[in-house]
Amino acid sequence: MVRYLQLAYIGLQIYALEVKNKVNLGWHNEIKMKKKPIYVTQPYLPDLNLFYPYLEAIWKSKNITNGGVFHQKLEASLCEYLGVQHVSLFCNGTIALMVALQALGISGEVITSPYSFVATTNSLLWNGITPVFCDIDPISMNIDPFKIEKAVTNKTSAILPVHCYGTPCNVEEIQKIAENHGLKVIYDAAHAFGVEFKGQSLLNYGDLSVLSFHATKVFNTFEGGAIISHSLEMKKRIDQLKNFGFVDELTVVESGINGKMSEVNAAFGLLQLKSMQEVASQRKMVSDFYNFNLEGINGIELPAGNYSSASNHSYYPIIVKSLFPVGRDKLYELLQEQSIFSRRYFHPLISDFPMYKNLSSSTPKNLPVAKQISDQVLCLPIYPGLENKDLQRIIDVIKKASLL
Ligand code: T4K
Repeated sequence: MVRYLQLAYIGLQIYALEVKNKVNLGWHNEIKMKKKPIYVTQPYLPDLNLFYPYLEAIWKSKNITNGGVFHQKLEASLCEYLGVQHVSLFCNGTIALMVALQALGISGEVITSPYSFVATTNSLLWNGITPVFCDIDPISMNIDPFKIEKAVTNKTSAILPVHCYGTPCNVEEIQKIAENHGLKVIYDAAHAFGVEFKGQSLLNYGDLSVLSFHATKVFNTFEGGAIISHSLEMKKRIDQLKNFGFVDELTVVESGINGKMSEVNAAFGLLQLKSMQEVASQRKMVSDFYNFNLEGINGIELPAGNYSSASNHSYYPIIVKSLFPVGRDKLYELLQEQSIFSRRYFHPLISDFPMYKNLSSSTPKNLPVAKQISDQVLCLPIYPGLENKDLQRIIDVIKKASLL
């Protein structure tokens, strides 16, 4: 009898776990997967066997975090790979953004783009800074530099532009405005790993640039991020801020945070870096496939960044114009019915979220371009290893929809 009850209890636990897993799968689970799912992205993962030696070294040293050997090596390797002076690794891009603002002593108001991932602006709120939204340029989908000056007040201390989808902002114009008004510039470069501009790293522009190494990014360390700085003094300040504000074993000089990257993440980054040429060329192949097959479909616009030779092909946004027989959301659903999970990056606009919608700069009148693009954009799947037959499935849905 006891044995019977034990078995029944185990059976109940297994059932509960299955229910929990189903709930955790979230909205993907609501759609009956008829075909192999194709997600907007998949992380690049090298052969697992290649990662074991790194793990063995970590186990042997017992040094698993706090700026160990792999952490130091990854910072040095990224400086070389990216062509930048100083890299400070972080546990993720959001904390890196928050620390970048602290490192430059930013306060008051910061001018930024509403067309981004919510982390961009959340980093301002967490620092007690008021975001001031500025409309975007319809071609680059980045902050429109010619609208920035109108947003400057005596409280403005910085500009926080985003290199959206890895497409460079108008960095030269932004620099001029910043100099004219004595403002700092922090680039949210979460999407811009490896992007060059005028023969050098895009990350060399502005006072600081912030990268994300999240699983969904071109270069990933599972979770991770970095701040790119241009002087040793600034790097030291950033490193101090990400380590609670410690300067030595007993001395804390400011209220820092814990933003450190672990040795496992850093080791994975080092391994990952070896494959970046391959990753870049596979991403470009996917992008070329789309360019070739979607060009000329009435009502589908391919943004200029999709063609740019400097692009890192981190995203593949299309604009579903009103000319297209179905709207963006309907196309999103038609793809989903075929187990193709495109994403509406970035819809809604950040300025539409409850924390921001009451700001005077959030009024739709102020952001007409961002609003229109946000209502029409759809990011198609792009990642290394996405096969031509899967890409063809995506093209087929779009072409079929174009005939509805
Ligand atoms: N600034 C900008 C401009 C950003 O775009 C981001 C992050 C940040 C700052 C902040 O950086 P971090 O603090 O994240 O380092 C994703 C990412 O979570 C986020 O990192 C990213 N931007 C944003 C644009 O996209 P979700 O909620 O759309 O991701 P999720 O989990 O739905 O993943 C998308 C698809 O990727 C999944 O359908 C399947 C695939 N996937 C995802 C994960 C996490 C995998 O195959 N494996 C995975 O492990 O936000």
